[in-house]
Amino acid sequence: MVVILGVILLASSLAPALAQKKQQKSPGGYHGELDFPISWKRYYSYAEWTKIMHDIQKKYPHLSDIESIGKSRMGRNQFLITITAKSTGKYSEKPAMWVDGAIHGNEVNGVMCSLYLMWYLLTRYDYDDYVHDLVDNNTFYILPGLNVDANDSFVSYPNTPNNPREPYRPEDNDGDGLYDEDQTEDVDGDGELSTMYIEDPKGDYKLSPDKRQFVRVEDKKEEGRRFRRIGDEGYDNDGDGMINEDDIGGPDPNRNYPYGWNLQDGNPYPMSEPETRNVYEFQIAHPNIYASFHYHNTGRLIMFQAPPAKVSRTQSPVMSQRMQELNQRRMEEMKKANKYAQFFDRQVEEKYQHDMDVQTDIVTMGARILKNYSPTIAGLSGQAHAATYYMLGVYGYLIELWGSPDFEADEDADGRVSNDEYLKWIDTELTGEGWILPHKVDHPDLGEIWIGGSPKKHLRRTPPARYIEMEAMKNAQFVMYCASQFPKVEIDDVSVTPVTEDLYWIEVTVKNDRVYPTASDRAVQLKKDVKDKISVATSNNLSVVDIPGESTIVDQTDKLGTSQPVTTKPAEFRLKGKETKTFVALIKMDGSNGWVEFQVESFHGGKDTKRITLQKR
Ligand SMILES: [Ca+2]
Ligand SMILES: [Ca+2]
Ligand SMILES: [Ca+2]
Ligand SMILES: [Ca+2]
Ligand SMILES: [Zn+2]
Repeated sequence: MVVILGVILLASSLAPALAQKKQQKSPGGYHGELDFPISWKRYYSYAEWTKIMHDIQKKYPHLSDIESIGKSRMGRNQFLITITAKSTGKYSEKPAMWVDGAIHGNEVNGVMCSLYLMWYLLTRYDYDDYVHDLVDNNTFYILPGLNVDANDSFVSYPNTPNNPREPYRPEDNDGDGLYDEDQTEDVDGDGELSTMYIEDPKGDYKLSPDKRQFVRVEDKKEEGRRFRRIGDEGYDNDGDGMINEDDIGGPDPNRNYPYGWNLQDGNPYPMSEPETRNVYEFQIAHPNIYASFHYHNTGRLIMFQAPPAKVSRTQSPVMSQRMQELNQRRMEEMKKANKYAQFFDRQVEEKYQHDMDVQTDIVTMGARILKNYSPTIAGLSGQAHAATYYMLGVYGYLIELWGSPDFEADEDADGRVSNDEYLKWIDTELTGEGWILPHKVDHPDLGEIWIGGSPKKHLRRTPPARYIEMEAMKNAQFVMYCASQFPKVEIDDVSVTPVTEDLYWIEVTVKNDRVYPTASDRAVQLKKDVKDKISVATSNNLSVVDIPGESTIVDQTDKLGTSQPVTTKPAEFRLKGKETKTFVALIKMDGSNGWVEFQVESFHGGKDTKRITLQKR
């Protein structure tokens, strides 16, 4: 009896465990993140984050692969993780999202956001229906750190928030024949790179009343100690009398792409840097890439690539004033229904209007998801997103991460964070740890100097560690939202209208419920789009009748009933976002019944088939 009871108990306690599904419908449920814990409370060096990538890939080999797309100037591999469910098809056969982080070496929160997206997609796949669908149906190409050499130095060594930024092409900034011979150093050894000042009766600076900052002297008659600003911490390494005059770093990598390139910013020539060239060559070789995200800082901006502005005749000042007022009123009206509503007054040609509308829809949702980020139209000038949109027809986005902590520092709610509010935020939320107080230091070249009066490295451009996850999570959500709106072609209604005893009109509706079209307007203009196709097949006793002409009216009373014919040759088309199209086939039947099957195929929008049976009345 006891034994039997034991068996029953064992069975009943095992059964739910075996039957348990990982999918969780509840936001309070477990969603898998701790299957592979990563701490989002710190930044990682290149060795650390590439190890995280490789380790997570080993745990999820059915969902991911890692490759190096090439090497940086210093010989580091640029590791890319590709994510999709291998069980549902190949990487190259699904519409893809490209994500890269930190093309500017110092913008390492872009590395963290990219890693976070990777982690979220992989760990939640088994637990979260939304993520499961995204990973089944799409490919994500994620390159966490684009400018790997500078990314690593920025994290591993004391630096200002702004440096190192460019790829490590040697440049002789002071023209002395030596390359990168005088770089910054952490003079006081506190692990931060602050600003040096020296006491000088003729100096323009004084200490603020609270002795936390060096501030400019406004009233020249005011008495007191004066300081001269030297610059970033460092020594005169080559004894030429100047300090930090030849730091590391070459051209701006985000001015190095071919579209809108100019010599001054993007020298010496487009794609001169291995780090950017490797990326662009990968993108060209992967035409399934549908949209691209590029993480930068700072300023909480969703910069999107808009189509070219229409060249219009210049308006009179009165007219343009009126237009501005009209737009302002439209905007206010829209904001009443949705405070995240966006309106851009860029006028584009008809052939680009859909791209403009699509981008406006997408960034409106971006403003909703990212909360305190502002959508704005991005520039060209050799930037990565300009190349993806204008040269590849791929929808491009540049995200300026982080920025002023106005979400909690702006006490007087005037929309900006003043100096006082900023320091108060450092004292309150960061309990003081974000600031370097001015202090005396002995300098080998300068004698007694002062260092300090500045924020620490991770504050203004990259969030303090405690805010990394907050930023990364909402940014991952926006990327996933965009992927969820990649086109999807589906066969909707099929209706049969008998004409004679053995002839039937079959009308079929094809739809794309998503925001994005099956090909961008730009891809169409570049002739890079692959047309969507619909074909019809039948059982042996049925045949498709060829209909001449471009379109055929099935029902004379229905003005909208003008449909494109599908004949023995497939019909070609393109579906815009949220668009439905109808097609018609004329079918001849021998015998009493048979079947007709429609198949739609779209390069970015997938496939769908529908079969119906025809029965003679
Ligand atoms: Ca030099
Ligand atoms: Ca240099
Ligand atoms: Ca220092
Ligand atoms: Ca020097
Ligand atoms: Zn940047």
